[in-house]
Amino acid sequence: MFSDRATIYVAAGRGGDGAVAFRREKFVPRGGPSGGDGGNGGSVVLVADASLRDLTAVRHHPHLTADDGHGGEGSNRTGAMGVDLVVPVPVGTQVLDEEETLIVDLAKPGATAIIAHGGRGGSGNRRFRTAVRQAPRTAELGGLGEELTLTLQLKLLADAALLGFPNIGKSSLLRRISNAKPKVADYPFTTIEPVLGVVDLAVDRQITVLDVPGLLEGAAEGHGLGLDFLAHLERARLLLHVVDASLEVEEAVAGFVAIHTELANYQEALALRPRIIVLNRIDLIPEEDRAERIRAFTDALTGLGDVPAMRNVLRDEETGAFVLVPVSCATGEGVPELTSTLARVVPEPEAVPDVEEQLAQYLVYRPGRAGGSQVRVLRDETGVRIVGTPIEDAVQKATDDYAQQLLWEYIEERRLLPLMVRAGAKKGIIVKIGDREVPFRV
Ligand SMILES: Nc1nc2c(ncn2[C@@H]2O[C@H](COP(=O)(O)OP(=O)(O)OP(=O)(O)O)[C@@H](O)[C@H]2O)c(=O)[nH]1
Ligand SMILES: [Mg+2]
Repeated sequence: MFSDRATIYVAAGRGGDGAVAFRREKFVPRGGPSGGDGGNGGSVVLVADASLRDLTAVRHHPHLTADDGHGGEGSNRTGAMGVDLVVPVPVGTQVLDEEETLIVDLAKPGATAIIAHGGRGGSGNRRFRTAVRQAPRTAELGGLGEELTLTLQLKLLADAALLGFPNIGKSSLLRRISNAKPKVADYPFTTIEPVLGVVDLAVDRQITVLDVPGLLEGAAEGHGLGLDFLAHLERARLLLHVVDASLEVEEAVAGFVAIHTELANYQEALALRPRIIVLNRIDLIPEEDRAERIRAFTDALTGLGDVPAMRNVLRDEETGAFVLVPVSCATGEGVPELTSTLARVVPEPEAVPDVEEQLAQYLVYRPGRAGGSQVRVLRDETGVRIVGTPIEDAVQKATDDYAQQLLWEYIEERRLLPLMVRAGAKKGIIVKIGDREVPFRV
């Protein structure tokens, strides 16, 4: 069974307690306080793992608990840190809090998020020494780790997604163009779980195409498999709307509009996603009638006028006419033309214009504590950028040395180091904060 939702109970580790101890050495009659600090508790961390298909593994083990930090000891020894619990989840996993607010989106392989922070270790008594209190018996208890109930949901990422009535040939098409082998059979709802296929467009260019169950008129009212699976289409950049070319033109066009209406009822933005119309089953039309039939389809769709359903359908750049792609999954005719159309239409990854969006592809998230700021560690070509920190202004104004010091204190305090290392930070890399650039020294 394909699991695309799971509730998890996460508990980060408690920080270790600070120690109360005094130096006891020969010839040092009243040794000062020497209680070490407790180690920080372990955090619960999610990592997007490309080898996982769904959320079944976390569904079976929904209680995710990280280790506690160890207590400090005498002789100023700091307690060991609790080990982080690192949980692999499929790429495309999103984390929602109890109000269903999206707090983390693990959209790229390797993306990492701390979802529950370990408690800070308590300070040992040596930190409580003052001029008047030379022998403090005070030490701090370790902080509690965060405990949360969260929901994980999987929204598969694909360059293109197939869309159409049940039994129309969507899975057959995915078998034809990709390495995936979804089940094909002559009855509706053969496909009940989403399937991702990889399509080779060129030697060094691959795209992913998603096959989902068929959609029916009235799906919003629960007809067929309903609409839940449409969540997976939300993150496809392009829709391949499959139409049965062997039907009467009016019937097929009415079906096309019905599917569009279901999409629009589900989500306006999804209905307006760029779309390619694929006319399948052309093998069932006698060869001499095909050109005429394709023209009739094109005319009927053009005749719909300026309706939302047609607004983002692929058009010929020069003539402005709709481009319908005729194929037969039975004979393979038209399939090469379809893949070359995909190669032309699906944007190259480099061509994504928005710099923020590009950065987001490398996103490593650290959700803020309740009410706190959202600090994010991003990777770009030349280094690591930290955004959303409250110290940005201070770093901006500080002298070089002081900026470095502020930054390192902050990184330590918020325990950003493991995230930065996962984001690719190595010795010598540049850490950017605002328009300040600081060399990374660890
Ligand atoms: N003649 C002909 N038959 C086709 C073509 N494409 C698919 N079929 C047949 O149509 C039937 C349904 O194909 P599927 O690929 O399972 O259709 P689907 O849209 O994935 O169906 P669901 O998963 O149930 O929504 C199968 O019997 C296929 O062999 C085609 O181009 N020509
Ligand atoms: Mg299918």
